[in-house]
Amino acid sequence: MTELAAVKAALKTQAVETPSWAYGNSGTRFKVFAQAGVPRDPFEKLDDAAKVHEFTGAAPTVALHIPWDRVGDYAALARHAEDRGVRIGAINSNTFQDDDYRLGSICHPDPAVRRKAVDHLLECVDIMDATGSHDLKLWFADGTNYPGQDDIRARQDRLAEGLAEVYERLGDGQRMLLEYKLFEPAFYTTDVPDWGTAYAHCLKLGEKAQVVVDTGHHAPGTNIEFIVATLLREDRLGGFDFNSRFYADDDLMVGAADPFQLFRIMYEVVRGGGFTSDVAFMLDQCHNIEAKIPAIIRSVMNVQEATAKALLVDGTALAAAQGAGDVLEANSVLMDAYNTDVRPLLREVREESGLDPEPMKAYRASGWGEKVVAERVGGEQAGWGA
Ligand code: AOS
Ligand code: ZN
Ligand code: ZN
Repeated sequence: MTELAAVKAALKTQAVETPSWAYGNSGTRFKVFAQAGVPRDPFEKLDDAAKVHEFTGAAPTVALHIPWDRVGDYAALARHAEDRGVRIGAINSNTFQDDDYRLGSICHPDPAVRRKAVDHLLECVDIMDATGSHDLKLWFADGTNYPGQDDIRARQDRLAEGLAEVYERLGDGQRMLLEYKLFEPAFYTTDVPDWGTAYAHCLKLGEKAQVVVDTGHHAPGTNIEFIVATLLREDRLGGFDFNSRFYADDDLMVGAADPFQLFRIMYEVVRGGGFTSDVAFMLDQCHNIEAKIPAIIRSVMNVQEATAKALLVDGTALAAAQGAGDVLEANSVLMDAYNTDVRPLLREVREESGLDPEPMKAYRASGWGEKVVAERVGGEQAGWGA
C-alpha cells in the first residue's frame, strides 16, 4: 500500500464523537442566546447528530449527558440512534447542578451527599448497560473556594472511595474515563485539577480507568501534546474532550483557536499508536452564538485536517533527523506536514467514501436547518443542556 493510500485508509476509519449537549441551547452565566430549531428532546438531538455523520462520514457516535438526556427507555433511545445511522457513545455524569452539591459531590464532607453522587454514577452505568455504551465519562466540579474550607487530603480519600465503588460496578468492556480541569466552578482547589491527579487515581483503580484530556482544561501555555504522549506511553489515555480556547474553558470549535496545537496533539496520537487504539475522540463544545450543526461539522473537519497532516509526517526522515541531532531538519520535517494543504486529500477521501467532498456545503444545501426551524417550535429554552 502506498503511503498516501495508507493515509487515506486511516482517515476513512476516523471517528469523532459528538456531544448531545452541543446541539441544544447553551451559553455562559451571562446569557443563553436561544436558537430557533434546536432539539426539544434527546431523540431530536440524535436526529441532528445523525446529520453530522451523514455529511462527514466521521461522527458515528453521540455522547449523552445524564440528566440532560434522561428518557424513560434508553434502549429505545439507542434504537432511535441506530435507525438514523449513529450509536450512543459515552455516558456523561452530572454531579454539578444539584443544590446538594454546593460543597462538592463525591468529595463532599457529608457522607449522605457523597452517597447521592455515587448513586448517580451507578445509575449512569445502568444506562450504559441499556444503551450498549462502553465509556462512563466522569468530570467533577468538586473543589473549594477558600483556603481552609475543607481538607485537601480528605477530599482525595473521599474521591478514591467513591470512584472505587463505581469502578467495581463496571461490566465487561466498560471503562471509566476520568476528566481533569484546572479550575471552574471551584476557584481555589479542584479535586481533579490536572492529569497527574487523574492518572494517580486511575492507577489505583485499575486498567479500566483511563484519563480524559479536555483541551480547554489546562493553564495557559501548557504543553498538552506532552501530556498526550505520556498518557499514551502509559496506556492511560482514554480519550479527548476536544474544543478550542483563547483564555479558559471556552468550549469553542476545536482547531479554531490553535490549529497548530491540534496538529501537534494528533501527531503524538499517531506517533503513540492512539489512532488505532480505543482512544475516544470526543468533542465537548458549546455553540453559544453560531449555528450548532454546521459548527459541529466544521469541528469534525478540523479534527480530520489535523489528523491528515499528522499522518503525513515522514516518520523515517524525522527519526533520522532526530537521531542525528539535526534540529532544523527535524523541525522542518514536522512543519512540512503541518504546512501541507490536506483539503484536496480529504475531498478525495470523502468522494471515495461516497460522500459529498464538501460536507458544509452539502449540509447547507440539504435544507435540514430550515426544516427543523419550521418544525421544532418551542426548542429548549433552558440553559446549557438543563
Ligand atoms: C466541564 O467543563 C467538562 O468539560 C465536562 O466534560 C463537560 O463539559 C461535561 O461533561 C458536560 O456534561
Ligand atoms: Zn470536557
Ligand atoms: Zn470543560
